[in-house]
Amino acid sequence: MNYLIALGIVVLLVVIFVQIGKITELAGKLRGEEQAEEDSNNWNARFGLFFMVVFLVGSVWSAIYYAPYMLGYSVYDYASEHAKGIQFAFNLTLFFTGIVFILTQIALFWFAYKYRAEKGRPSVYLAHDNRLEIIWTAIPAFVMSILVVGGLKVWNETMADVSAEDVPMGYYDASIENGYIEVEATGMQFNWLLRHPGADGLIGEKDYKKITAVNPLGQDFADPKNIDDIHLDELVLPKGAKVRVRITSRDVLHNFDLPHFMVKMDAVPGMPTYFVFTPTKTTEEYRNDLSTHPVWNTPYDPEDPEGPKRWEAFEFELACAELCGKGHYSMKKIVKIVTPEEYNEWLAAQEEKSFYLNEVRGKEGDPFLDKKLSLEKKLADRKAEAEAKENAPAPAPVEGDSSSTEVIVPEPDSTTVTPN
Ligand SMILES: [Cu+2]
Repeated sequence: MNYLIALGIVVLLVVIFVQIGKITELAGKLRGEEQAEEDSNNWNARFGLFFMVVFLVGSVWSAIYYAPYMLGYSVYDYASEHAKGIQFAFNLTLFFTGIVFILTQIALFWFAYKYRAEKGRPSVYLAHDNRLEIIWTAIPAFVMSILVVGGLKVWNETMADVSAEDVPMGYYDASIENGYIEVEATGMQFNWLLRHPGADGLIGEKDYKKITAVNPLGQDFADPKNIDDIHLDELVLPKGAKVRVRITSRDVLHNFDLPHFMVKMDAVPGMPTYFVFTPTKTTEEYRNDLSTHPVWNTPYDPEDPEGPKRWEAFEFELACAELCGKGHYSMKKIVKIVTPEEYNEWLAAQEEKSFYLNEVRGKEGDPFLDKKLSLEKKLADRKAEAEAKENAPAPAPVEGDSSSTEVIVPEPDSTTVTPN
């Protein structure tokens, strides 16, 4: 039935167009062909100008309207250090191409209007003009040089790796000037396997040949660096720390994408890639920024107007930005940026979740079966201390109590007091 109706509509449209054509032809004969053509030219030229104005005003209006939803142009901003450089390079390109865009659009429609066909006006025959050639070669060459040189500088800064003198950290210690935290992200169909190096800050060796159902990354457990490595459900990182992500893939191409941090890198099977970045805002701070804008104060779920606001429900996210298969869309993980203190507390609570301790320790194939491990001792001491505290006749809670001596809590440096 629907097909019949559609067919009927098409037939009727064809009839209408044929009739319009006949009428135009008749009108042309009545008024004379030339007059009709001139009318049509005038009408088209004026409509072109009108279209140009609507189009340019619409472009500007839509940019202003969507600014609060676009990263980097309003309250919805980037949250990493290197993003500033990329954003500047991008805006510089947008500035120059924007000028060219507006000028060429105006010239295009203005010329179509001004030089439309008119009786008795021949067109100018211009074969060559040296001055014009020089102008439209020199200006783009100059502008492109600025963009390319500036872009290369930003590229080199963004893609810089950590150096051999830099110190890998597990817990965040602000006193280590060239410290960095390295985490690993392995893409697979369809998930991100995230690995934290544990307290030692060192990611253990792995080999794809060792991948089994119980060892999804193929970790080599004979490597002591693997003992404290932790598998994560969400990425937790401290604000202000240099973070290096080691990016790999287990099967096909994936892409490690942290849109709010301008971090985006292919995950290639057999070829580790990396990205180094420094988060500049905690999730909490970012939410507070968003809360100042009206569009982020609307309900997160339109069906539930009493529920959390959009800014309250905001989370940074890790996505896969490579179309990697059927379940591509489900490769989403939450990224939490916290204060260094919160991060160190979080890591202390994660230590007992070491993948090796939970999945390999004491089982067949455990390379350290008859050995004592410092991590086990550390966790046992911590537990004993907590139990002793619980059994003791409740002493007054001491503020800033450091029951686990392993935790490095960065202390504010008195020499770097920022003036208000
Ligand atoms: Cu993917």
